[in-house]
Amino acid sequence: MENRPAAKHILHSGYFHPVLRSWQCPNTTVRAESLMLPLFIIDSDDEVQEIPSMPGVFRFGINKLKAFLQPVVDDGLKSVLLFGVPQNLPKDGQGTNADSSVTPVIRVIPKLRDWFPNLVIACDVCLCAYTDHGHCGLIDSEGFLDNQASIERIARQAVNYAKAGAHIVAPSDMMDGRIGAIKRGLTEAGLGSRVSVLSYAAKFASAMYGPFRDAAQSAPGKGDRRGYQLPPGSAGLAARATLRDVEEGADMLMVKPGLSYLDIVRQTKDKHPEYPLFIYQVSGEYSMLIHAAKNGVFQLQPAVEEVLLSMRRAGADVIISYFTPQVLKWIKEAQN
Ligand code: PB1
Repeated sequence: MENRPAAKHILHSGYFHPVLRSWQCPNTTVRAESLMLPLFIIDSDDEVQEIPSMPGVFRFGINKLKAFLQPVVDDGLKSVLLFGVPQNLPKDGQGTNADSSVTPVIRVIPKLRDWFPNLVIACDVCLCAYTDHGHCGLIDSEGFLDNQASIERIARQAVNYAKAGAHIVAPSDMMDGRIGAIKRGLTEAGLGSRVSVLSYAAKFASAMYGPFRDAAQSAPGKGDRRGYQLPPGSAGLAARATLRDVEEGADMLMVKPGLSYLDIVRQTKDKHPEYPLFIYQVSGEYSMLIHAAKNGVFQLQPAVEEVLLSMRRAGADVIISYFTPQVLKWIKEAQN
């Protein structure tokens, strides 16, 4: 008997059965409530546009959105994250059409509230898709980012989305102090207790945003975003940015991108366990999995499910994912 493993080293007895395995994996289930679907809304109301860099993801004109969303809502969709893609509206230095009355996001919110009364509507708040320079904030006459002017503009954008009926405003711009500016703006508008602020608190200057910039036509005209998105190597700045946003009144937090930043997810959840934590499975992560499966590297469903499970295991409560419609179907199939 001397070469047999000690009783405490016999682990198979703890997970030989599927039910035992489920007990060994707490807080990793992906439910409909765990998912948020990003949506691209264009200003050609009757068009649906494929996005070559993101197979299976489309840009929708307002008149085509309900037909797409209805079956996804029937499958259990609980929340969406809106990105406006103004292809016909002019872009300028102030991002005027970020929140003008004719911009897609402002026009679609009341319709979504009417079509799907129980659907939670979050709006990405940023200027990059609306400025002629393509940066997420405002640029001064010398070509530098004007942080103060940027947060004032972004706060106005957020308040206008809130006034249009958004439940959540989610500033992805990464300007310093924008959370406090948005919270003050919402409070002054009488919406401080009725609209939630989801901060892209730990958002990194990642190589994984390419397909999105193609989809949203929002790449910076000159330079890059490394001056205001976090350096991928800095867990310290992620901790400081998240603490700052908590102190400025964020209701919920986010880490972005996802898979390469699970350590930051764990760090953030451990430091702020009382806040709902979102993780954004960004466009490059989506396209990587799609193309790998298309090229026979692995089956798509088990690979996607394993990635989403790892995000939940790392501490994410909600996953922003372009796979949401497919995952909702997989969840329903598993229940039947
Ligand atoms: O899916 C993605 O790649 C999301 C990209 C993300 C959207 N919030 C931003 C990344 C970027 O282009 O820098 C857009 C910034 N406002």
